[in-house]
Amino acid sequence: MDIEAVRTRLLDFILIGERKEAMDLLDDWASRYHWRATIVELLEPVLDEVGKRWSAEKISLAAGYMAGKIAEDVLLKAVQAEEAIPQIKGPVVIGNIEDDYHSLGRKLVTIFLRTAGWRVIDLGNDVRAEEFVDAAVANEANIIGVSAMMLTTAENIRNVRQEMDRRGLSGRIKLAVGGAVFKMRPELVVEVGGDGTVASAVDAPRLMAQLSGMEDAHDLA
Ligand code: B12
Repeated sequence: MDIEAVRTRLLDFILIGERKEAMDLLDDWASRYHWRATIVELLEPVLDEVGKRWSAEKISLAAGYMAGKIAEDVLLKAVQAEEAIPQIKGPVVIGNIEDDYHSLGRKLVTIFLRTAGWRVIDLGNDVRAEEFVDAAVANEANIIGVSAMMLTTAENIRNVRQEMDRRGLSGRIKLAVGGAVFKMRPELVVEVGGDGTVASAVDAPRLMAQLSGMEDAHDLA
């Protein structure tokens, strides 16, 4: 079966709520092509499609919820499979900004960074500006990564930049931002005070390498 057909099957399973069948399909793909490829080639495009249909109000809340649950199952398995990788780069402090609970994108970014050898301090959902900056200072992190899915919550990222400025840290710490809203409105990156973004978790290691001024950032991703 070609990958397009597998994606269609996965999407169908998600839409009719067949969680076990969806997981079996993903498990089978991962056993042949590894979890990383399974996330990039299967899960992400299907989540994207679910997101589009949700936005167009073509699917139910239940189907959206099911997509989230399946994605979390997959991420857990991927983390378990990858735990042996030494975390020698970073650290990066990451979290969803205050009032934002869209955790899936952040979790994907965390996994891709960890599998590329970055130490990630994940602060979770609904993180206030001061908490981001406190954690970066306490862990001597040079990068803060903030995820926001909504226009309203993206606006809260301005507080992170202000807090960094207030403490005189903007020269030392870079601010990476990301999430669905930045894909829809790329100009927001600069407006909220971000230093850079990428549209997919797969490119997050390259972004972090660039922001931390590592030589030859392309090879590091
Ligand atoms: C799933 C979902 C939910 C789930 C979240 C489940 C979870 N555990 O994450 C639930 C049901 C909880 C939810 C709730 C809400 N949601 Co919602 N949700 C979505 C949906 C359908 C998909 C988001 C998603 O998970 N995408 C899949 C992931 C993998 O993609 P991603 O998030 O873009 O992340 C990738 C990149 O952006 C990037 N990235 C992400 N973060 C970062 C960070 C950094 C530093 C970097 C470098 C990169 C990066 O890498 C990721 C992986 O490749 C979107 C629609 C859409 N088209 O996006 C709406 C959407 C984001 N939600 C929306 C809304 C309005 C809400 C609610 C207010 C609904 C309500 N009335 O209650 C609440 C608000 C909750 C809150 N306060 O946060 C709106 C936002 C509108 C706007 N533009 O402001 C959207 C766009 C839907 C819509 N069109 O109405 N939601």
